[in-house]
This record gives sequence, C-alpha cells and structure tokens, in this order.
Amino acid sequence: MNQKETKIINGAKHILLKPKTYPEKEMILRSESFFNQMNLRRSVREFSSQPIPKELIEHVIKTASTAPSGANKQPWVFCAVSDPEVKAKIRIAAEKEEKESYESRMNEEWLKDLKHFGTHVQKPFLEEAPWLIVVFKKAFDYDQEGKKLQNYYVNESVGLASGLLITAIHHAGLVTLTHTPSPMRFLSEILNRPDNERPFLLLPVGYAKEPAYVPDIHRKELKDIAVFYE
Ligand code: IYR
Repeated sequence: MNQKETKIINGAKHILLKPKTYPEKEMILRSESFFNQMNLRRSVREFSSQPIPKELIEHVIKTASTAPSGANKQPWVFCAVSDPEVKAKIRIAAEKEEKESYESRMNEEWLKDLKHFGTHVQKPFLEEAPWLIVVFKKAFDYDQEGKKLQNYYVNESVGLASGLLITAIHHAGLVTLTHTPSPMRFLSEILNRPDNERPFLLLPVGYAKEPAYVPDIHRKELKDIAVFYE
C-alpha cells in the first residue's frame, strides 16, 4: 500500500514511520541475545590509559541523545574531556569532596552498604581513563534574547539518556562507571558551564586495566523484579 509520507494529526505535522520489525521467533532470539550481551556490563573502577578515538566518543554521545525527553527538549549536554590538565583538576576537586563525604557526610548504613565495593576517597580513574564524559542536565534553556525557556521531566530525560550512553559504551566494547562525586558543583566551575546547566553524572570511559577485577555482586532474579498481570 502506498502511504502518504506526511499527515496532519491534531494540527501537528507527522511523518510516516517505517518501523523495523522481525518475525516473532527472531525477535525472541534478538531480545535474549541482547540481554546476554547487556548482562556482561559491569561498572569498572580501574582503567587502562590506552587512548580511545574521539570519533567513538562522538558516536556514543549521539546514541545517548536519541533518548526520549519531555517535550523533546533534549535537556542535556555531554562534556567529553581528554585534556590531562582538566582531568587532573577534576580528580583533585572530586577527591576533596569524597574525603568530606567518607569522613562525615555518609552515615554508618551507607558506609556499610559500600563495603562490598571496596570504594574509597582516591579516584585515580579520573586521570587514568582516556576520556571523562560529564553529563549535565539543563534545568532550563535560554532563547536568543536571553529569555528563560522551560524544560520538562529533566531528571527522567537525562537519566534515560545516561542509560543509553552506558549501553552504547558497553556495546562498543569499552567500560565505564556511573560516578557521582557529591556535591558536583566543582564540575560546573572547572568546565566553565553556564548557570542553567547542572552536573548530573560523570563517566570515565576506556578499556579496563588488565587484569580487571570487579566486586562480587549479583543481579536480582526476574521473579524479584517483575510482576506479570496476565
Ligand atoms: N561517591 C562515592 C561513594 C559511593 C556512593 C555510592 I551510592 C556508590 O554506589 C558508590 C560510591 C564514591 O564514588 O566513592
């Protein structure tokens, strides 16, 4: 059937979608195989300093930016840092905050919950990883005249984009860590970001240092995370 390429729906211009689909058996295999692939993803805290081409970082950022967002405002900015001086500044500032956190901000329960991970104040990965991607959320935008424009569901939108970002990094064959030094204000200062952008997440990206060891943790089973109403 020859369908029109565009259509006005509720006063808004729509374009024809040609969804990619597969036979059901193939879809089941594809979904299982994608799970098996994603189930190999692990957060890594020790990185090799082997360089990664900028082109690859551009691709994973573009993938992140395919995420849905409130009113399609795409309220995110990805700052990709490979400059060793900037990485060193970030490490110094992050470790200063982490020291404060480990020594006084985090309570006993929190420190106990982190015991399995062996995390500590030192963050050498902030210098060793060839790239740091700092995800900023845009609380609002500015138009040409400097007037404030609203964004919607900013945390949800940027969370979704970050999920796609770690998926794309894993799919490319690299590793990352969803790092949230807290508070993260120092990132706005070091990277000279405008006041409508707030740091959301910091991801070192690269190859794992070899040999790589990760905490002995496990994913919950389907029965513990899913409820089916059939
Ligand atoms: N930001 C600190 C502490 C930390 C907190 C959580 I919740 C983690 O899952 C891991 C670490 C750090 O990076 O060490």
